[in-house]
Amino acid sequence: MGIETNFGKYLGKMDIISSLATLSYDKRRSDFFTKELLILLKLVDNKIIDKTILFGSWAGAFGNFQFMPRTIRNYAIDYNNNKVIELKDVEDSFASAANYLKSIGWKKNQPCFYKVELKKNTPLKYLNSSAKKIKNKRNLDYFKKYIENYEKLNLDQNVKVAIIIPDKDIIPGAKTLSPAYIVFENYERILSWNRSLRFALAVCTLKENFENEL
Ligand SMILES: [Ca+2]
Repeated sequence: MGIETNFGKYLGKMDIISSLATLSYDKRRSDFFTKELLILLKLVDNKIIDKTILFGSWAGAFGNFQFMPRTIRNYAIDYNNNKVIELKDVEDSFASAANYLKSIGWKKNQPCFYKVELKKNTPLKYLNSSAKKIKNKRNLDYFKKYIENYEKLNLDQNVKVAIIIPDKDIIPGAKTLSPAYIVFENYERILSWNRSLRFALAVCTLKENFENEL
């Protein structure tokens, strides 16, 4: 919510039915946006969401957590039981985001990522710089020979992890081996929310900080 809308301050002002209709007409991603538009129209038709407040992003995302129509249909819930899903209000939007995270497999009390220092002998084939698909996952135990001060991590060695280097393809002159992070299943769950290596790092960083406040 913090990253998507600055904690609900910037929800977007575009008429999202109009946005989705325009993007459906555009050839580049016509199929995707046409489906999203039809889902949204059905949600309105079935009176699940209120059509008079459908203002959001240029790409059709809506509410505190910027859900696309398909996400609304699949995961949003009417938590306060007033027969309408209100994703600009706290109760329904928080419950819907929690339901989404739970449904896609977020595991409570499991790590999301750790920043690590990689040794110079780390084979480049293990490094992920794209969020499209996280490749070369191994048990943490397998990677320990490439990680400085591995003992200090104090983690379950049998858990599957991957290594990411988020700066490599987007920052001119970025080093290859640093910064580097080992990432866990939870990290990939956040990528399915928004496929960006840095987005997921930011979400998990916020989560760590909030966790210490609760
Ligand atoms: Ca409601």
